[in-house]
Amino acid sequence: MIRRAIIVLAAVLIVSAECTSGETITVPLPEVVGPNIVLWEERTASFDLGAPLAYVGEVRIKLSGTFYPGLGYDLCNPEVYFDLSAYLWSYMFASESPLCWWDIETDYFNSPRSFSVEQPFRWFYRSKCREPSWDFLLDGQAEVTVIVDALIPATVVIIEWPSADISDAYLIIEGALKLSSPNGGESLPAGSTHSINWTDFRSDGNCPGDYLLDYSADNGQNWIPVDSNSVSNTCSYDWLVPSINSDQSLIRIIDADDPNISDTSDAAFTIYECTLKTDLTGDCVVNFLDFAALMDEWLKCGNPFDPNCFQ
Ligand SMILES: [Ca+2]
Ligand SMILES: [Ca+2]
Repeated sequence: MIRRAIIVLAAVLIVSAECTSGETITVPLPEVVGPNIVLWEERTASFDLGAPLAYVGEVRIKLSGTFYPGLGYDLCNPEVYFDLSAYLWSYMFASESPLCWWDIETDYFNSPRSFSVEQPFRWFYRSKCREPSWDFLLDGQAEVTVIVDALIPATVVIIEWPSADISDAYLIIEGALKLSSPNGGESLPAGSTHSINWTDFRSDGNCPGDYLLDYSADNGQNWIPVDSNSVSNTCSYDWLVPSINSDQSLIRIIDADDPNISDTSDAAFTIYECTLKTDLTGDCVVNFLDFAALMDEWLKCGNPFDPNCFQ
């Protein structure tokens, strides 16, 4: 038997966004917070982005907090579900797969369990500004509903209902293009090859368009082309990492046909030049593996034209 609690989030937020924006927008939902939110308690939340979105790419919700299993109902590990819905409530239950659906394990014997989950809507969407579907986001306004479900064995005597404290909740709205790598925090050796990866949500995650790639070594103040040509019909590019030292590096991808559609690494990453002469394995660390590589070729001669050379 599935019981449902609807936590309706009461918050009106103004978040700056432009119709042409292709960047990720993160909407905090602060009114989710509340100790011991009892299942079936209902609250609501709406927010205003301040402007319509140009495109709605992937939408994710991120929740963290603590789940309290309650007393007396836990013969087996309970399952808890979180769902996100807005005006899509009826759609969610009519569809084969819910928009967001998490299992969060809890302990036997009623130990609280903290959780942190992030899930996308299972719905890719392609739409231009002001087109009707996904109205609630394209109009810049939305209402969010979070549901806490628990599977409770019907035969168990319940002394205390399970409850939840959702301490943080965010709605994360991606634009049409989403750069996934490098997306911040990476450490890339100069001269190595790194795969730049992205998703184009206008085409179910495929990438049929033409894209321009740039990198920055100064956190976005200046941009240098990764390739002088646009890259077409692909979601990845093998990038020869330039010979620079910078911990303020970013990658940017732009739709070659619409410069308003773009995405940038969410945070800076590092490019470093390795100056160690005896790093034979290319990992910029000199250790036993390099010594082993040296010993493997000890006294070998590599000149095939030298008669005195022994292989
Ligand atoms: Ca980004
Ligand atoms: Ca090494």
